[in-house]
Amino acid sequence: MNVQNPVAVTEVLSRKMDDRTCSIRKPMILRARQFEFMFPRPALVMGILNVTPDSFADGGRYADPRAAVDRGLELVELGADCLDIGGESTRPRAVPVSETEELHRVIPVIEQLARRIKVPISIDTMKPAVARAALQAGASVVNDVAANRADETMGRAVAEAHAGYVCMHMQGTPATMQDHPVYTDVVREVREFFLDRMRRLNDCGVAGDQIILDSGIGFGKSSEHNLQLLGALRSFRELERPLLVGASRKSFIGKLLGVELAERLPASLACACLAVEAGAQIIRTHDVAETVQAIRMTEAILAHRK
Ligand code: 7PJ
Repeated sequence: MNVQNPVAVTEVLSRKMDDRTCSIRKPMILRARQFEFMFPRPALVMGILNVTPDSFADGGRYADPRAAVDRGLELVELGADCLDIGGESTRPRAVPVSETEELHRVIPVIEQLARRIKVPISIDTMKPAVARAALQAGASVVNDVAANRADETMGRAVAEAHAGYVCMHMQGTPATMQDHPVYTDVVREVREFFLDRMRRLNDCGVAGDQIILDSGIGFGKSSEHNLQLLGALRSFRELERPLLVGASRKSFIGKLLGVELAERLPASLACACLAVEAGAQIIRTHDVAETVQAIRMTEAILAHRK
């Protein structure tokens, strides 16, 4: 021990305490209609299925319902623990889609997949009416990237169906969110958002064990904000809810490393592995097989950490 420098010793000791407390994972349960997941358990991989003509990572490939269903089946084969189906692109400056169009895109795909797969389906939507219809069609989770809304209709739809709910942080709306994101302390503000939303959701009848928290990488955040949130992920464990991380192929990777969309898999995997190490329980990805392999390896090593 370095007795000449007591400050350094205190720092080292408190860091050790941190590591120790973090490796004790509190049991948690996630309920989403007929599904129940007990944590700690291997992280869940959420496969992305965009039924849109304009999504930034795979726009147009699965716009046809038959192609979308086939892709959904393939993602499950590849190891997806759940599917996230979206009919409206939320990329920066995306053009909003009408409710009718969004329903037309996603409902037939959800109906068919719900009959054919055993893993939960999540509906990626900002519209309460689409969420309701998707739950009726067989979805079990609502992935709400607009959890910053003021009204309670989404919360009530989730409560009535006993669905899971991804509460994602976004500053602004997809149309404007990347114009000039500003925070005093992004990590503190996202934590306060989570606490406020969990209270409001409870008021709508959504139980704590239905809720998943997601800091919303890329949603009204600069590259620096995204890095701060990924770096502080561990601190969100104290909220005692499963944490979802969606960094797959996102543009901050391109900005940081100067790599095109098709070349972002290694960096996406780095985000996924470090997120799992920091305590994330759900990883949202376009590249299911690669992500499953990377995080299973990460978990095998973590299980041997002394
Ligand atoms: C996210 C999402 C995310 C959650 C998208 C893309 C952009 N939902 N939907 N978290 N990203 N919960 O796929 O790159 O990070 S759309």
